[in-house]
Amino acid sequence: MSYVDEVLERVIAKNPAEPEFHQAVKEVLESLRPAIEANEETYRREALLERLTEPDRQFKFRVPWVDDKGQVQVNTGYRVQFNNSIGPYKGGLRLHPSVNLGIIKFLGFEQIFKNSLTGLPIGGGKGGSDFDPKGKSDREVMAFCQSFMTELCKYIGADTDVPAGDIGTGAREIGYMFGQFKKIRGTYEGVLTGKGLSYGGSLARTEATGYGLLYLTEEMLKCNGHDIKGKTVCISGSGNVAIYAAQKAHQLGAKVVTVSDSTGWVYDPEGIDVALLKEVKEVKRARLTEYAAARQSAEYHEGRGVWSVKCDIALPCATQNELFLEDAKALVANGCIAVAEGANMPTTLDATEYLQQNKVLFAPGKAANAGGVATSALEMSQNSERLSWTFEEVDSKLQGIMVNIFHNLDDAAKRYGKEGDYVTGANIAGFEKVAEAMIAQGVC
Ligand code: NDP
Ligand code: 2IT
Repeated sequence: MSYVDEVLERVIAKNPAEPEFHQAVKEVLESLRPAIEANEETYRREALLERLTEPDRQFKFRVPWVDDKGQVQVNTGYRVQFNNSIGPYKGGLRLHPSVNLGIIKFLGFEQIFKNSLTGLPIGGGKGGSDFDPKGKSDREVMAFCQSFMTELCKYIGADTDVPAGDIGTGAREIGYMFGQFKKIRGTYEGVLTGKGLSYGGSLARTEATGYGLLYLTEEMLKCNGHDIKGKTVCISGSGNVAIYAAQKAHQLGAKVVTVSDSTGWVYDPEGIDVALLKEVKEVKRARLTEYAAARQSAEYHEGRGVWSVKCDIALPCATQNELFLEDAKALVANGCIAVAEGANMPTTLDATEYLQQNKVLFAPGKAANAGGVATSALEMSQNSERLSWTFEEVDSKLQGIMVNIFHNLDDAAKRYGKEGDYVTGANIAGFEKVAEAMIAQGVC
């Protein structure tokens, strides 16, 4: 049996009931085959893949807090420190009722390669909780965040592990967590990114994932003879990534006609009104029905359906496994030329294969959404030098990083005779640096 197959089998046997983790490992290892086979003897002797697929350590802890009625609630907190061979663990905190260890492990595993692709010195980690911030008062969210950080603060630090936002964790949650870290540990350090601008946050971090997604998409299109200007774009999700992806798409001359949330989706043929979307989602924290009610050109539909709308470019920006084979078929039938993942692993493996077989340009999340964590690393740099850079400075660095990522994965794909296969390119380019660092640092 090949080394890759052996390790895949071992990962599935050792980590039962973690389907998302299996899916992420399978996607990465399958596409690493050519790079692994070229060095099989060394990698086997080093047990490189066994080490890479086993987190350095994982924490699971109780998070008790008191709700507004005086009732004690109990959630489960997680932090998985996956791999720090190229820098301190870095990755977001997801707050969503679906969170479990397997989901955090898939995200942490992906983060290793994504962070490597940024070219910046950051390792891979992820955390979160099954707490649902939706419908909670600010005081309840604060109570949860303080309790969560009371435990988490034992394991993190500016040079050790630096968490950030993800689904359900935005500026409000990061603020409460930062306050509690400071109170317990007594140090003022860049232990979290995505902080508010008044206490060490970076300009352009809020926009970075969505903007970065569009910078990479624009470059991918350009290198394949297309212009983003005038293209119709379907976006799923309506959170941080989706909002700023829509904003940048419009700035680049494309038209975004859909957004969605977990209950339904909006079709707005006139183009999504980003200011209204921000008001509904960022200020009121309301449902998309409010967007549709305030905008005459918009239709609201219950359930799923974004990928049935005719578009040139599809940007899944909500969550994992939200673009299935039947959606890929609909996109191809409607003439879609590019899919770039704003979310982590939004496209199922069979849908990805179908899109690639049908010559749709496909940018995987670990490359396409790396602008968020890259800008987090820029926030860490600013915190270390106790300075803050202008919006333009950060944004232009972000743009350079995304263009560079695209060329690195394009080159890696070509080197292995897989021209245009950006999934393989991203995995190999991300893997090479981590593998080299792991081997150089000996058995640890
Ligand atoms: P937000 O919480 O800001 O927004 C998430 C959006 O996705 C909401 O519209 C939400 O709808 C929808 N959504 C979440 N879960 C589901 C679900 N199970 N089914 C359907 N819709 C769902 O999160 P972000 O925008 O920050 O994150 C979106 C994706 O991007 C995630 O995959 C995240 O890991 C990834 N990402 C985020 C980065 C960042 O910097 N924030 C960086 C890189 C990747 P509703 O409000 O109804 O729940
Ligand atoms: O998935 C991701 O890359 C993020 N949620 C951002 C992580 C970070 O540390 O900024």
